Amino acid sequence: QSIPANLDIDALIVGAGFGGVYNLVQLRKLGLNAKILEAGSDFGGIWYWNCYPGARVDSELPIYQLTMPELYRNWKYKEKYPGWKELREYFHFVDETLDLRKDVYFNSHVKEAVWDSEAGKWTVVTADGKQARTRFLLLCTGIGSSYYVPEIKGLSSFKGVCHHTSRWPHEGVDLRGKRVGVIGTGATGVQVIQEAAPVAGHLTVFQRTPNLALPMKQHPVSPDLQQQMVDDLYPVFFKKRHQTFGGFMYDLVSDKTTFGVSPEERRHHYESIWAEGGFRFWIGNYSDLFTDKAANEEAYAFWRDKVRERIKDSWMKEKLAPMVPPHPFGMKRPSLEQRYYEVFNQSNVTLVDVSETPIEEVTPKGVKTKDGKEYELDVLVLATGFDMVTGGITAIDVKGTDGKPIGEKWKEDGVHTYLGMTVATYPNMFFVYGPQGPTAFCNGPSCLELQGEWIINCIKHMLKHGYATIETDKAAENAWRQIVIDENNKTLLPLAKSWYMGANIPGKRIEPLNYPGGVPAYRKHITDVVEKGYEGFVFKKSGDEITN
Ligand code: NA7
Repeated sequence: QSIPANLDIDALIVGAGFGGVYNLVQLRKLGLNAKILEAGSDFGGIWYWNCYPGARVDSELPIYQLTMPELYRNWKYKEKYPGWKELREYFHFVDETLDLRKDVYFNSHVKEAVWDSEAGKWTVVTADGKQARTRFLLLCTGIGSSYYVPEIKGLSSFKGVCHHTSRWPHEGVDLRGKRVGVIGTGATGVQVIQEAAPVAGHLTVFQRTPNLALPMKQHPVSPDLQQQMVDDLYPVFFKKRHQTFGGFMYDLVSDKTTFGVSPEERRHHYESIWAEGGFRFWIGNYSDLFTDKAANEEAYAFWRDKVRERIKDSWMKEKLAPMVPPHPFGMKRPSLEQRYYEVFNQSNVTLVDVSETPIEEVTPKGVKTKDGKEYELDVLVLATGFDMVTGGITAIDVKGTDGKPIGEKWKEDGVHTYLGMTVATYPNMFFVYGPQGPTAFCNGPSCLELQGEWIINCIKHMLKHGYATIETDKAAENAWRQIVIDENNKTLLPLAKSWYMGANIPGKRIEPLNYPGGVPAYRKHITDVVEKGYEGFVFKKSGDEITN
């Protein structure tokens, strides 16, 4: 269905991923007329776009799902870390169970949203010129909806097949027997490389920074086991998501420090969280890994030795797991891997260190590096990432009470939000899983349900009291930015060139994009604000100013 002329609704959501779906369901429960506008032609958000070989979530089940009982009681995943196909099946199940599709306009790429102060409404415009009016605007655009292609000379001259991973053709690309090149070794690069290596004629990996990847420990999960856990264990796990640093089922160890325990105890802990896999070696480790350089280096040394054991060639060992850490461990996002390091023992795999010999240009035949070498390719994969965290919002010309696009403002003054959910001068606008929330360190559904619930309660509060608009106070917003900066400065995060700090995009301001204090502390902040009568917000009733 396409957007009808004169669409005028209570709430418009941008994005049909986890965040959009959650909020649509809750807004319906409030009796509001809510619709989703989605750029893709199906549900899934990032899982609609990410269909490159090996695309898979790094959060484990059962927490990587929505916690509505009618969903989790009836859905069974097949693998501990589901792949993109299964995740798309999940979204179809969610759609069928909750009858969502009738409230979604697909192929509707939102380009602009302008606040009309007189009407107290947003006018939302799509790329193909369709318009909708709405009282509330919820941006559920996710952290990775604005993909990034570096400016590499000659890129468009390449005669082979070239795709950014986020725009991988849904029908796939046959890599069998091909000469495949992958630029980038982030979470995406690691996944593509693992899939391409066994089938490619030759695989060339262009690495700038080694990924300090952790063992995923993937395995199939039986429907029976899930059924057994549904009644008793799932509710416990779901509760845990708001009690642990990363919204996972395990937590940072904060009652002990790395060097406050004996070397034997430390080793035992490292070994056990390593064996269990996932992000445990990162956000299930001693919490001073985030704050203490020596503690961080101790964890790094363990990681390095474990990884080196798996690599045969000594040059490769040093490139993939250097003796000296390339950055503090975990301060740039570690990925999860299954057989990543073994790939580099294969004779059909070449690793090119582009920090030493940068890519000079892409030629019609392949990739040329500064040392004059040309790597001939049939397929070039750009696993070069996204304008993370902010890019989904700034890609839209959102204009509030002062008419300035949000991207311009953030570029000039730095990212400003209040509680990672609202922005001053943008009334009746909310977002989930975006800047200055716990986003980057948090399991997606954990974080966006927490924020979604807060937003829905806020709208409920407005409906109850007859408030027309909510506006964020500038001073409250400045204070929140300072909290984010201060929390970040307590950690080693500023020492890594990562997307957490906006450092992956040339010219992007270097600043913390996420609240790094963990989910429980964040939750306390946002609930305290409510308990203090929505401190930091101004509600207005048809023109009259009423504070709180
Ligand atoms: P990432 O993690 O931002 O990774 C992008 C990769 O691309 C990274 O290895 C970059 O190297 C590399 N890159 C970027 N530009 C260049 C140029 N010009 N030359 C060579 N290499 C380059 O994106 P992903 O898609 O892997 O993952 C994003 C998030 O999605 C992930 O963290 C999860 O949350 C899910 P660098 O490290 O900057 O040296």
